[in-house]
Amino acid sequence: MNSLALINEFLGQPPNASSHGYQIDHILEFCHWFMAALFFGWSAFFIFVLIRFRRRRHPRADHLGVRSGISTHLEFSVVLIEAVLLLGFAIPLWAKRVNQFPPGKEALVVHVVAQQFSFNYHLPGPDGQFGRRDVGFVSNSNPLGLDPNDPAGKDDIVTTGELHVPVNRPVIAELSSKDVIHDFFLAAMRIAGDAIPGSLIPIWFTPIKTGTYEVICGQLCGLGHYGMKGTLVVDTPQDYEAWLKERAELAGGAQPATSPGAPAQNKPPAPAAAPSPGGE
Ligand SMILES: [Cu+2]
Repeated sequence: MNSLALINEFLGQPPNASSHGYQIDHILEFCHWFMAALFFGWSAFFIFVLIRFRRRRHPRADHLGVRSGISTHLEFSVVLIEAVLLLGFAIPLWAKRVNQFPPGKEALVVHVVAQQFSFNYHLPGPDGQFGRRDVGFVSNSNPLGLDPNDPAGKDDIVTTGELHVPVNRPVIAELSSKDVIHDFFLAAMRIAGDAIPGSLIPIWFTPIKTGTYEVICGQLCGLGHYGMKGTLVVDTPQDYEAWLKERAELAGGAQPATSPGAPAQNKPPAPAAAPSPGGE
């Protein structure tokens, strides 16, 4: 077992499945080994000092203290290593995550809307355009409040709990929330982002291994928080197309809000009496 796998197991992390995850694992790994070295180093120094300056040998205190420069050099090297870790690795990696988003055309853009206690996903469908959403249209069958009168929303796909993405293609997830602050945490992809009501927070990652991964909520968001889990399935491009097709067919039949002859429950446009201010 290599040391990266060791540190993942020690921290209880699933193996990495994203293109940038190895860099995060390497920083984690280095930090832990460095902290272990500091722990043993300082512990040894502490024991040495206890013995070396014991009262029996030094009945009277020496008010001048240490005269050699060793401790200054040691302290300085520790600060230097920490500065290199922060400025050389952590900040550049973070900057890349928040500044260098893949171009929208190349990436798969998905809206993630969190709520107590599940994650909803909104995909734009074949036209590549997200339909308008309004809190006034929210109902049990229309959890995201898709506007039934917006043509861009006719082919949109809305799922709850399970999201499929194709392998080796960047995914941009735009996070928001319907109620409290949640956190969309994909441990295997080494990425997480808070879902905050009233905000749209984008995160991105590129899955590099097909498989089924766990999605969890990383913010204590209420009594059902422990059960706020979902599934991310990374498919081959063919499987992904099949899933899209299946979802599109399901959406055609199961979403009264978007089919023409639907029951009238969602027909009237946003009632003025909608109690939630702001919407999302
Ligand atoms: Cu939550």
